[in-house]
Amino acid sequence: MKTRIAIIGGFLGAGKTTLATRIGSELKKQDKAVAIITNDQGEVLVDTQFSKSLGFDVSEVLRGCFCCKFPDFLRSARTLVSSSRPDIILAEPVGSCTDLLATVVAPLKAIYPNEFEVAPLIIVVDSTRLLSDAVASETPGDYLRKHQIEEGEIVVISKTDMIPHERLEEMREIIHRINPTATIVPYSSISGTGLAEIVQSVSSDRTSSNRPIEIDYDVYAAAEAELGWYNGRYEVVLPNKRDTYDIAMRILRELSSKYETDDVAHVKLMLVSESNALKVSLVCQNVNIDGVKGSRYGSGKCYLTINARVISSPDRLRIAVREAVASSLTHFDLREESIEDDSFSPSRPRPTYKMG
Ligand SMILES: Nc1nc2c(ncn2[C@@H]2O[C@H](COP(=O)(O)OP(=O)(O)OP(=O)(O)O)[C@@H](O)[C@H]2O)c(=O)[nH]1
Ligand SMILES: [Mg+2]
Repeated sequence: MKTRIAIIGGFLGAGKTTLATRIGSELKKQDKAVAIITNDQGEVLVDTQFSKSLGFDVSEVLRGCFCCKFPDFLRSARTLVSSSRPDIILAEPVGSCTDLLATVVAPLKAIYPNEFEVAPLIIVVDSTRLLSDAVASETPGDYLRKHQIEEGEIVVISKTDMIPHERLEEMREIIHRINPTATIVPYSSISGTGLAEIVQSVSSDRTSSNRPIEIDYDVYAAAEAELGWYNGRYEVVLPNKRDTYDIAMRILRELSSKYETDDVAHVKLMLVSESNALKVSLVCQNVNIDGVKGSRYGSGKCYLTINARVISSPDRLRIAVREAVASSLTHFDLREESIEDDSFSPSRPRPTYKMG
């Protein structure tokens, strides 16, 4: 029997992981088995920890996007098929990745038609970020985000709970102008608006049918190269019950104070102590707490995983994150026991396959 794969793309911080885990939970209620593939240019992923903590079988594709690591993507999908026999695999590519129809969907359809069935490509667009003039101005970053919308077969407008109704209508029009054939679904993870429609299309038997959209790899590579990438893991000991919300929020606030608001694509932090776990996210200036386990108070050995994607040089970003963590911990009379981290800029995308 074929396994259905639904790819959920879209820019950094748009809400892909939140959506994937919500879709997964709904499908589980319908007695469907669901697994998730996460993806990053580096290692040590908040998204993997978060999805696992919600009970999903998760496999990672590391050190490159699905398109450049297609054999790893295939291996991950096959590993999940043998470990948990999923009816549906939800696959989240790196947020700075596009051209997925040509590099992931088309090869799956052409080479593995008896093993996998590919759902229409979902692209999540953050309603609090897309601006009409930004898309028209065509900086490399705008070009990338516009291409993502162009190739979406289902374009999900996320975070509609954060914008007024008129803004949503404006967004719909902009997206329709960019991609007249896409199914556009307004969605909110808070109110649940749109989720049923998205779940329905993920679990239907409709398959991806769009042809790839042309792309200039020089501009795409320039957009990715603007971003600094930081993944780090800190070990801290909490000698008694501590308010871990306060600690996590202070780190994000300190870090955000070092950058212009619009330069912060997404900073996510997962804190796991012996007694609680939480995830916090910073997208531009919007901070969100996604509680996971237990109360806000944590104790004992504690791990902080930080994934930051910011328009910055990688060196400056590493220094900024380390300083934000160190000064926040000092504020709470704590210190890191160990740090493992890495910072870099994504290298030029070189897809394994690129099919027309
Ligand atoms: N208010 C609101 N917040 C949302 C919604 N969807 C996602 N978020 C929040 O936006 C933040 C980023 O969401 P993620 O799901 O981590 O975004 P992502 O696209 O997976 O990000 P990357 O993996 O870094 O590319 C989180 O704090 C979410 O809780 C929504 O519909 N409404
Ligand atoms: Mg994610």
